[in-house]
Amino acid sequence: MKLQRRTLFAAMAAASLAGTWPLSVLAQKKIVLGFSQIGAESEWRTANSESIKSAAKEAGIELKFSDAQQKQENQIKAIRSFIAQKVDVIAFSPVVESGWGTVLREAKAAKIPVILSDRAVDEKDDSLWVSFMGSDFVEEGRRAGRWLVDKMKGQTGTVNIVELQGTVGSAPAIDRKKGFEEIIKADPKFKVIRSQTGDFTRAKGKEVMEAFLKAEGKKINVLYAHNDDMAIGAIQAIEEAGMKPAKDITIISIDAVKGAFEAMIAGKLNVSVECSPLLGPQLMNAVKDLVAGKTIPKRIVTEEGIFPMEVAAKEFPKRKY
Ligand code: GYE
Repeated sequence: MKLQRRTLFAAMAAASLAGTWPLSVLAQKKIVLGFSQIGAESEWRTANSESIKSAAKEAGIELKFSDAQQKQENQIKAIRSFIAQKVDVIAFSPVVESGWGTVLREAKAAKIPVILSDRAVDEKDDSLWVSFMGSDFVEEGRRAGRWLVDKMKGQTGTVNIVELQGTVGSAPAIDRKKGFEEIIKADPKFKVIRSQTGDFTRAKGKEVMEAFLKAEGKKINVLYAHNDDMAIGAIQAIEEAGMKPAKDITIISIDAVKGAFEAMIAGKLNVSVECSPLLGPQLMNAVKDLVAGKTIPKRIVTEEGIFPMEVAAKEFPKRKY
């Protein structure tokens, strides 16, 4: 392999000396992208990492991929190491919204452009990043709320809702809660009786749902989970408590990953609001544009829909994550 590469290089050099190949081709180095990922907390995240890795490969971009295992301090360390290595572009998916000012200023001082991928940061100075690409989480929450309002149209009594929130302080947890509340508050029959974090994982989703069931039992009419994994964990808890998911308790979640489709086809999940993790190709395009000196849009919103259980079997074969 090494020898082959050397031979190729020698041939290119010869061609260049002979004037048939410009020297700039030889001098052109690969674009280097440093990416700090949150972790592997959900099916969504695994699909997102996969999308970024395969898109980088396809685009011929050298990817330095760092997994922070859900810890902000690890992400900050990774970003500092990307700065030290003088990568061309830094991209990251911030686990929480706050606490990024210092490290983002360090990247700016080093003149390395930063792209926020998937989640936003809560910083006033928006010159600290060149673009934010990802979903509109508030809208996802609204879509979940609208589906519920429609489903409960004829219902006159109170609708007791329990909520499994995502990671505390994360953009999707804050925004999905906000969007959902904005819609359901229009009708006082909707009551959120419990709301707690399940950290976007199946294990935590199950654990917290068990506690909700212990405390509220049959009073619970609806579960709103900020992602599919927590809903899937909660479905287990509901079954273990001798109740029927999607029948005794209406279940709404977000992401629309394959696991959610399987649950819907099995009749255990009512609806999943789509949130696409396939951000890799658009990220690589943005990186290339930046390196080529082009300006890229400050905000790139992912387009997405909503899938109720009635359409799950038909849609399933088309799903890519
Ligand atoms: O919904 C959840 C994941 O930031 C949109 O993070 C992402 C969320 C996604 O762990 O499953």
